[in-house]
Amino acid sequence: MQTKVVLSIGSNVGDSLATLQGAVDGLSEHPEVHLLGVSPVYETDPVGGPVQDAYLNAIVLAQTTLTARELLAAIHAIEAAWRRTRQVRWGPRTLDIDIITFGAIVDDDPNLTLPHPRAAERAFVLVPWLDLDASATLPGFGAIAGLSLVRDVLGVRRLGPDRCLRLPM
Ligand code: A4P
Ligand code: MG
Repeated sequence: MQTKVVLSIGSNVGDSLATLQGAVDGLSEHPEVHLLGVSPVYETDPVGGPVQDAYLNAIVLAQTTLTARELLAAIHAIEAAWRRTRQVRWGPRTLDIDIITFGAIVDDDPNLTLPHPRAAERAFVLVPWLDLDASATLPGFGAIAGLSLVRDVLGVRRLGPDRCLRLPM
């Protein structure tokens, strides 16, 4: 069975645009993950954590035959391949991939909370997601176009088309 998923990718250490492209490539190479779209890239002010550099963030839409936990394991493997270090919560990172939604599943399991518990508060998730899918809904919250953060887009700046992510063929 295919499930539609929304993934958030972010980086603020090293060559972040190359890292995000690496994440897209890594996801596309998984035999059970089929990419449907990738949003424009945004430069975003850090939310939470210590003083740190701006992030680059984007949204990836995909469908998969994996279970949610299998997808999380695949994501952790891609993060590890980019030598992600996790020293400080919400601190700087080479690559963070979060599952924003997995179909319409709602689950409060701390190991995999669905939808992502902070998605509705984050312009760096909602704004690029809306670029990709104007009718997107966040289970439990409704249409993301109606969430206030989408109108109040402070702290996120869309990069030009010369700094975009490519969907591998
Ligand atoms: N986990 C639970 N639910 C999920 C989910 N839906 N997707 C668990 C992915 N993982 C989920 O996450 C810790 C554990 O959360 C995972 O092992 C998984 O079992 P992590 O990615 O290892 O650690 P983290 O990212 O440091 O913590 P956390 O709490 O997930 O942080 P967030 O919420 O991901 O925030 N500012 C800007 N501008 N851009 C960003 O991308 N990112 C963060 C991280 C903070 N500020 C940011 C950005
Ligand atoms: Mg995370």
